[in-house]
Amino acid sequence: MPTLTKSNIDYDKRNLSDKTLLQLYYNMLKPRLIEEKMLILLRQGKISKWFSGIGQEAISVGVTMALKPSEYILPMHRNLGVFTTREIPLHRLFCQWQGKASGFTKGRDRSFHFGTQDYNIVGMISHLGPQLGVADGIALANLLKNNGQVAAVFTGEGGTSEGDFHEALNVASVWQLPVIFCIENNGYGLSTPTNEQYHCKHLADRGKGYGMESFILDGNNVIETYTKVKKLVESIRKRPRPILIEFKTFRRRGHEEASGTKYVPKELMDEWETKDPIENFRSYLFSKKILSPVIDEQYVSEIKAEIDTALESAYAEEDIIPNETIELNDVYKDFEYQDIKPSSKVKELRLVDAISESLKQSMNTHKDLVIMGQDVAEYGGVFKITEGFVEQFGKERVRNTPICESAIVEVAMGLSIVGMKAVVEMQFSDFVTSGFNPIVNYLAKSHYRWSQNADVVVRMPCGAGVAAGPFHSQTNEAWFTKTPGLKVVYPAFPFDAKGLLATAINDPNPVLFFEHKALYRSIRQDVPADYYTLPFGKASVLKEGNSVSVITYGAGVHWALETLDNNPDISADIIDLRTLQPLDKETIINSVKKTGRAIVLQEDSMFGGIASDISAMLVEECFEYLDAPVKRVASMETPIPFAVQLENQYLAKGKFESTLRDLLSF
Ligand SMILES: Cc1ncc(C[n+]2csc(CCOP(=O)(O)OP(=O)(O)O)c2C)c(N)n1
Repeated sequence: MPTLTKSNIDYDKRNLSDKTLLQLYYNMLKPRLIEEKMLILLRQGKISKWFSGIGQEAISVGVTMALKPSEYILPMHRNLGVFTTREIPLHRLFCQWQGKASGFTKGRDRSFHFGTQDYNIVGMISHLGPQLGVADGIALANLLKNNGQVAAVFTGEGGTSEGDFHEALNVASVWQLPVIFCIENNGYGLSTPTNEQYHCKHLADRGKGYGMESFILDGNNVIETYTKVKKLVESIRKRPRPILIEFKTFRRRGHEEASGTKYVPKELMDEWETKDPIENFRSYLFSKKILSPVIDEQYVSEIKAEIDTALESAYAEEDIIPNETIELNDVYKDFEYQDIKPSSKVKELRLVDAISESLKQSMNTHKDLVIMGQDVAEYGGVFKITEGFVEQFGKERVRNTPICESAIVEVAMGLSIVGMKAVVEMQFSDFVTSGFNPIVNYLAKSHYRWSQNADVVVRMPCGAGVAAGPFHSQTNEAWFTKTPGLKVVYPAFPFDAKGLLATAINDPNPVLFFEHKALYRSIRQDVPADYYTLPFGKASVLKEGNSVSVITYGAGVHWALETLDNNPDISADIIDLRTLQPLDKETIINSVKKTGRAIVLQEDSMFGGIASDISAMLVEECFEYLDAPVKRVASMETPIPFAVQLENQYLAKGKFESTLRDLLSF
């Protein structure tokens, strides 16, 4: 690196000690030297991809040094300095990038896509924005624990255009969460310049719109970055609130190395080169006689030796030997189901009451459980399931949310990272689309990626039969049953709902809990009064017969029961699946082996639904036992219509009896 004769950045060291100044310098030098080495390895074809943070080191280092090691930090792809400042052993970092076992993801994710509880770092997912809401969740946990800790989260200016950014800032402000949002405005998001990314003067100006203090800092000036952030963090620790900081900086290399920088005007590149955060700081430290060329040389050779040793050991580590069992075992966190038996004391409850009671009992069982959702507090939720909860558990644990499904799912993830539990109520399961990304990409994949479970239950009031039209009637379990990492529960009775919800909350994995709205107030049952659990992956056989197996769940269970009550000549097994993921394959297969005929009934439209998978499984597993083709009955391949006549035509219910008769006469 060239040594500048004079610094182009005005530094004001205030009362910082020489030791701190040298630490700031050393901590910037390390990621720079690692990067320079990586660029060589890239050219030699020894690594596949590299996202460079050259020129942006002052931000990573300044922010990380301003925090306590115990405080969570959520970096992006250009924040190598966060990882090195937290003193992650280079061997582990290099193994991570090479997909080796000593990395942080056992070869399952690349580059900076990992977190580590050992260093209180929560890495990004590719989608950029979701971690902003996760930082809110971590900050909420800190607030609820009253531990005086702050969380810091990074985004590029490109990421600020995502809905996640806006949702996260709004929630942080409404809840006054102790979190620092750090925007690294480096001029380009891939090839997109800032004037095609946003239309305000400064991104910091957005703070005002969210009712949040905001600041603009020179992201290349490490003293300014460190001292200002430190001051803000100290203030937030005493008076929790969110703060937005826009760091002005520049991306000096391509988005990733292969994509180049052709679209960046040369003058801009030259201008920012003169503002290099390390060269300028070195020159300043030389001029103040805080650093000497000899010590500087020592630093460089010490770091280079560390890099070389770690690289050697990373290359020497053997490649991962794939093992299917190991991979499959890590999709979910181990959960030892505790069977808590129901008491004999029962009372008649509707489905809606059973869910409410279960939730209430779990709130008593788990003091770290937080419920979040729109209108769930004083109003009690649109279905009144959390009515009276605020009075009993307080507003801290029963939280009304703004309308921002993504952020709330992300907050739930953040709570889980700090060891808490969350139940998120989707007002209607249809609205889960607005929180879909964090569920299928963040919650579902975290344990497999870096052993971080998502202890989250998403409650999903779903289903048709209530003449509510295309956006309040869907039963969208199939969107989730195909995503490894999620569990999907779909009870049809109050007794099952109560026990399964308790288990869902005990289970440390993400669970989608479907509650059929048409059953809420129409289905009653004697339900044990006390807390109890029911196991996942165990279907219930509601009726036993010999000529056909009816396999169904949710409202389909009641349609099947009604149909068979009206047709007493048909001798059928009725299997209520209760949970779809895990699926009780054994009960299904044993029944079909006995009856030789199978009909799978689902409320959702046909294509890509669970009925198709069960049907395929039966063909594979029971072919020689079958006396007829496996039949699927499902709703029409249209959106769900509003008018009751159209809805009735749409629903599978109307086709079930005739299809069953056809199957029996095959
Ligand atoms: C949801 C989503 N859309 C698009 C991309 C592809 N992508 C990855 S990084 C990037 C640019 C990000 O720009 P910015 O947030 O400014 O960060 P920078 O790379 O400049 O540090 C894009 C478009 C993505 N990863 N995720």
